[in-house]
Amino acid sequence: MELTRRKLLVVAGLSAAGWLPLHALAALPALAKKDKYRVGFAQSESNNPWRIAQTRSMRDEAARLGYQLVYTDAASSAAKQAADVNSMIAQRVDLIFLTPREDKPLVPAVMNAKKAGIPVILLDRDVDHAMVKPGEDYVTFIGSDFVEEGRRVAQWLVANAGDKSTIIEIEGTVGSSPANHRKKGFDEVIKQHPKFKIVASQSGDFSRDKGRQTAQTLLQAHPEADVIYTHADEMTLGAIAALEAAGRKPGKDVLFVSIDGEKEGVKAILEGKLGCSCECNPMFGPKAFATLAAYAAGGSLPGFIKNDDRFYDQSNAKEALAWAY
Ligand code: GYE
Repeated sequence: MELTRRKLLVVAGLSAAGWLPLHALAALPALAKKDKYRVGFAQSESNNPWRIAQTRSMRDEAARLGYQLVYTDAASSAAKQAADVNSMIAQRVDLIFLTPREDKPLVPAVMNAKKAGIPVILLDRDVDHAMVKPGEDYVTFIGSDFVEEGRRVAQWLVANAGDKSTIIEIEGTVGSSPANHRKKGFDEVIKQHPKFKIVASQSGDFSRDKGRQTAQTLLQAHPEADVIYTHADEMTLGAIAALEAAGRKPGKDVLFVSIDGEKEGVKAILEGKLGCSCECNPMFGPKAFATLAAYAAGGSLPGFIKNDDRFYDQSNAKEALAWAY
């Protein structure tokens, strides 16, 4: 009798001891259908145009729908971002949009939300799937295919490098999914072309100034390098400044290839300083909130919802100025 009762309660997602939710055992927390939601958006930082465009897109869409957005900015600290998520849980928001700065330190926060019965949708960066999984611990990951971005840049380089072949790679934030995957895709393609050699690969933390410093150090250590690939336009703009400070010419002495497609990157293409930039689309608002609605409607969602990226070089940079962020 007692066993049957316990079994029934577990099936209903309730614990025998005091009717506590058992979300740790259950699948994803459900999201009730409502006219208006109160939603958390835990942003990782705001120190570049990509983040600013993403936040604007999220705010605009929330405002259009008349939803309340509880916004936090972790100021480049994964520890602060985890604390921000925990405070959203304490405020009992309906759902949390999270852009995990790094792929492991935010895992406990994702689990806390699940235990508290609050669904999480990851935006733009993913977490480590060996620790938590989409469809089980969080609803889904919406973002670009970073491996593909790295591959596209490498393919452009292979086709357009001329006699250049000695590559410095400046990576994004250590332990972030875009840094890991942009490196993977690029390196994979480059390995198939023995003419090319990656002589150094080091993080510039997705920031302009760290990109500049890293480029300065690596250019001194490898004066023979004639290609610089960075994982984001901000770091590329920093690296271009480092090269110019050393009295050399971007686009001539060193060919730059990059990712993000921000407006200043597109301008650098038009000035002949940057060869190409694979866009990484930051306009998440409409897709993020449509995904929330689809989840509340009870539809089953894929674990990865892909954003499409354009690709810019001399052939189309002029038009891109009209919409680049
Ligand atoms: O490319 C970069 C930003 O996580 C995809 O983060 C995002 C990356 C983007 O800081 O510029």
